[in-house]
Amino acid sequence: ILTTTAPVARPETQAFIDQDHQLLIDGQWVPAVNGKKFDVVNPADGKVIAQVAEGGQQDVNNAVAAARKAFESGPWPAMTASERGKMLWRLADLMEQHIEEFAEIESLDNGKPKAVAAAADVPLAIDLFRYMAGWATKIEGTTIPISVPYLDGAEFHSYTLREPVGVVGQIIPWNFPLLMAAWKLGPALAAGCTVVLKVAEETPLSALRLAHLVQEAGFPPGVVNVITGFGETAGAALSAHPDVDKVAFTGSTEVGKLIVKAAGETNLKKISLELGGKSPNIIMPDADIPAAIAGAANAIFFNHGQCCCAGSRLFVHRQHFDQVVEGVAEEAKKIKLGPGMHPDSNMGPMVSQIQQDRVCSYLDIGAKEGATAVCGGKRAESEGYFVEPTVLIDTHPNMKVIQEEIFGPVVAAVAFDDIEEVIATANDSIYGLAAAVWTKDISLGHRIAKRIKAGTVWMNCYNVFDASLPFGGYKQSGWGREMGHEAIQLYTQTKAVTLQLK
Ligand code: TXE
Repeated sequence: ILTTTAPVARPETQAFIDQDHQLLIDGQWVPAVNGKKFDVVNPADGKVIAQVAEGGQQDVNNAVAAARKAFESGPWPAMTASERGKMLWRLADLMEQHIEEFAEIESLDNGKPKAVAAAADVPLAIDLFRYMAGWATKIEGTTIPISVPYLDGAEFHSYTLREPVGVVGQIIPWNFPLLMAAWKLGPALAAGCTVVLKVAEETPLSALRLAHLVQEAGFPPGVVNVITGFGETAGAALSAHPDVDKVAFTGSTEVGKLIVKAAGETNLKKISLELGGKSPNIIMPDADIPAAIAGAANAIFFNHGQCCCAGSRLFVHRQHFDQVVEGVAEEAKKIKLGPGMHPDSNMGPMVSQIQQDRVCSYLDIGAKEGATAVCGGKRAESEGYFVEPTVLIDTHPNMKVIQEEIFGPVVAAVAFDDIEEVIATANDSIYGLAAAVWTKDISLGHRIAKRIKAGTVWMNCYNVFDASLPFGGYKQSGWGREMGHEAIQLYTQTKAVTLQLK
């Protein structure tokens, strides 16, 4: 772990962090109804950096009422699509003026290196808003020629309207706090919905900063409401609320199931889910091995492995197994662990002590079940929540480290001998979020891509994201696709209108 002291945040970042953080409801910053607050911790040293309001049931009720009012009346539904698009674009422009501030907030709150947040999280969030700004004016229905057999000679004019679903509850996780807020807000606002955003309790700050810019961009009161609070209280209240038309959730598969249950027991609100993964990364015998090694390290170590699409199962053809394992372990050993604010740090801490404990308990279970750590394998000595980047071998398919999402910098490497075998084992998972294949045989790559049960397949690359590419899961990795034009489908519904002409 880097021992030299990390630089402090710039004055404007610190001034924001030091604010009294409240809830944004109906265009006003308000304390939680019960007056409660909770601590925000810097995971690099375990110290409290801020306090935020602890929103609960009553705050959620108020936010939903504000979102309902803003959806049904007032300036928002009367605005043209072009005006909505311009407002989203303005929000992106405002964010662009604060890239470094957002990167510092993200680093202090989540733990990720500031440089990574400034190069990836923040620009991707800005780009997402611009991409969705363009969609606002392109949400169209169709005209449909109909002939009704039992009404001989009658003529009709039928068309569809694509309308916003209404009041949307959005519950997001802590791994990419700003980017997840953007993935959720962008398409919902482009479509004309109103939103109650419940941010993750571990990382509330960047979404609160974003909410200030939402106001500055001119979104009318109640269009975007932001609740900081816990999952079991604020999150559960949102997913069970009878006046929420849709919930969009990113997080664990376990909580995804609770959200579906809550919708089923209340108003059958529409649900989209982006859940866990155990993504296979397959290196074929003819692959460019140095590129595949670098790609495999990036696949698991990017964002400290706290990615739903992390390449956590590495399948390597037996011919290159030792070389690849050694190569990925070398990459792991080169990674400098340190506070995200340290300019030399390549990997920060896990987001919380809970997450550090969770990852380390998987390391212990793996060791007990017979897996060997070629490098890493334990927490790093520090007051922060660091875990050493780890490569596991000697695994077998029934081990927990192969079956379950670890959500940390831990990859399990497995040797394979033939294509049918690796496709079957890659698909042997309850998840289906992402996968990758490394090969120079392009038609083979496409054949494998077709047979992998996952929402994303990368070929000779990993972790390539774009606002225009739909992202989401097969199987228990989720329902629906975020980003791309498919995201607009999540926030709109179709109305068929028929007029009798004759
Ligand atoms: O997730 P939770 P946690 C996975 C990953 C990780 C594990 C646990 O494997 O190790 O989940 O992480 C809100 N009703 N992912 O505990 O609990 C919560 O407040 C409504 C994968 O942090 O799912 C937060 O805002 N909401 C993942 C959000 O759900 C509830 C990203 C996510 O928290 C709730 C994060 C409830 N009953 C974790 N309980 C991904 N797909 O990227 C919690 N929440």
